[in-house]
Amino acid sequence: MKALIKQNKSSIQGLLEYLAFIAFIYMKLRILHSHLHARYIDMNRLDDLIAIGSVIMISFWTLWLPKRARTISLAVLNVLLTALIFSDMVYYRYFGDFITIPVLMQAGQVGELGDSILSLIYWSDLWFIADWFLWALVIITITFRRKRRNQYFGHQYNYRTHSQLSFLSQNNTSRSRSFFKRLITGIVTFILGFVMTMGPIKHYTDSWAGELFKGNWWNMSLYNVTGLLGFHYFDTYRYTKEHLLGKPELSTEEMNDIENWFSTTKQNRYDPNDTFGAYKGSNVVVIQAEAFMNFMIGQSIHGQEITPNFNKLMKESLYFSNFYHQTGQGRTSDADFSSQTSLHPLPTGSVFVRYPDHTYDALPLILKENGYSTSAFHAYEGSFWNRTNMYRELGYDQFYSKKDYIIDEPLGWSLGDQSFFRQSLQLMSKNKEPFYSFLITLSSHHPYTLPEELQTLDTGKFKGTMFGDYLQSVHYVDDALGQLVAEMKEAGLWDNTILYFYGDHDNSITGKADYEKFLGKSLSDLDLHQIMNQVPLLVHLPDGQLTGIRQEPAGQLDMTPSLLHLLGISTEQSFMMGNNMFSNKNNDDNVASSLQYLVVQRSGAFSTEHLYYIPSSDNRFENGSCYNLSNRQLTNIEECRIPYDEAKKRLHISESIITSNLIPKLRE
Ligand code: GP9
Ligand code: MN
Repeated sequence: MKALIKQNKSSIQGLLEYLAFIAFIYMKLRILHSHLHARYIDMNRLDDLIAIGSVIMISFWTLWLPKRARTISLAVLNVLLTALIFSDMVYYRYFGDFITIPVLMQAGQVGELGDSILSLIYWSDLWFIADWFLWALVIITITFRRKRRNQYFGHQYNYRTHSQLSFLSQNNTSRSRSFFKRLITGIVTFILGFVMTMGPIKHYTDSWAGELFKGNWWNMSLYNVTGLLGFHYFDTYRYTKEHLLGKPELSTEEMNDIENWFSTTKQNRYDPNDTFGAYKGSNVVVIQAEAFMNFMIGQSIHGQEITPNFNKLMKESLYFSNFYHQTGQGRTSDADFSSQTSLHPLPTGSVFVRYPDHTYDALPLILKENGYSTSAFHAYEGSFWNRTNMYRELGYDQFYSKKDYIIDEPLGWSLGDQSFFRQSLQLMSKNKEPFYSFLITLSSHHPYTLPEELQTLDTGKFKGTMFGDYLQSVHYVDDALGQLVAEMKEAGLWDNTILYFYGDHDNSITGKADYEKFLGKSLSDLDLHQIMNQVPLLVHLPDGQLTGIRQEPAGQLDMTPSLLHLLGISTEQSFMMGNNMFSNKNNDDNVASSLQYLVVQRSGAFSTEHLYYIPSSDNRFENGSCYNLSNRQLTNIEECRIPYDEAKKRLHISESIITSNLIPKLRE
């Protein structure tokens, strides 16, 4: 009888322990959820069921274990899941996305983010481990009580020995009964978890989320259906299928479709008009500036211009005022990839890391074939973003990384941009002309803190905030740009070089209030979306010709076809997806007016000359927002239908080209 009571007590304790585990992990999932700011993501009752169900599915097996092993397993699971949820949250704060397996393949970089990571962790995050303190308290109390009881009975009461003895004293029948009970409890719990998780997911996929697992544009929409644990399960499954099981060949029909797309859109890229070859044989210097956004171009704070050198250069250059970055999770490397290869980066991870060995029609390769010497310059570890490998494949003769620079101006992660530009110019001047030089800056990297003596802006009310630091660092980079231009003139390079300067992506400062305060006006959803996705583009031509502001949308994918156009190198046979910014064809009747100047962002948002579309996180076309750019108001969603279908198609084609390495096949 005593044994029976004891057994029941132990089962109740076990049940409470398991329920507490589920409750705590569920709470952590909710905390993470409360930090997400994507539109249309709200956690309804079904999502709660999915969250709880998925915690059960990941832990049901612990119920098969004997008491002690179960307690230890639940503790280990708690630590692992907490680490996963917490890492996702920190990652989300910076990237607005969750960690995926391809991102983990870049994990070597995480340590190098250093200060950035620290600035993304808050004191309130201690809530994530609050339950650990509670567990510790419970364990201490139990141990303390036990000790007291032992002392009371006046002998050394060894619980473990006692329980072992009592276990041994159980006869075989009761042992197998207890095992059978655990087995059944585990199975029933699994079924419960399975129904709670898969029931609502099936409901979603049968209704609005049918295409989601195929299209997979955005991790946030997957999360919206599967919850966090389900998302990681799907990501692991996707990665295994893609990399370990090999990619299925594309059907003839799919291949024909892709070929067709390239031949019908050829005119967007190749146009032998009067600017074609106008700068044949010029050197080309491309600068990709870290987190350099468009909203502060031409702006001042307390009478001081943020980017005075850029603004001055604008007067003798072409400035694209609606130029978009088209990056995804691969950030800097995606900006690099889309600019150099004129393909969209991938929905997850970085192409540099995932598919560096595939074939691309890359700018350095093409220029090399046309007699250029080609170099990349970035004063950081060559392995970061897998650059060393990728740059070899992209056709650079030389990659000057941190080891090739004298760190005479230590700043942030590495070398200050002023010294970086000066030393890069010295290095490139030794190259045989014509040369192509690709420079990636670094000083304006998150979290944007500069030493006091370099903070030359009076940021007033922004002083001490990350936004204020951001303005300071951009101002510093602008100064570096001014010095570079002066030095290029001194070196006699200014008059025979095309200078192409653009920002890589946004600054990860997402709060609307900072931008409203800085710009002195309230911002609509459309305004904010454009602010976060526009980077400036400046093109200075050797003779200072072709100046002015170009307002039509353009994007990073457009760089390679446009520069090749100016250099008189045909892109007729190339597999690129961007537009040629110097083509007249984009303007004529060959292009359906609804698709004119279509620029597609990696998230599926896009701009045409007249429309702007912001997708919803459930990925359903009808739930997105379609804006008319002439009055900046929402318009009938159907107006965005044609460019939406085209945008979706482009992202899909690009993904197939990259993952299935299609360019060699398309060339056959
Ligand atoms: C580091 C630099 C930064 O080499 O390119 O990369 P990011 O964190 O912006 O992707
Ligand atoms: Mn970057």
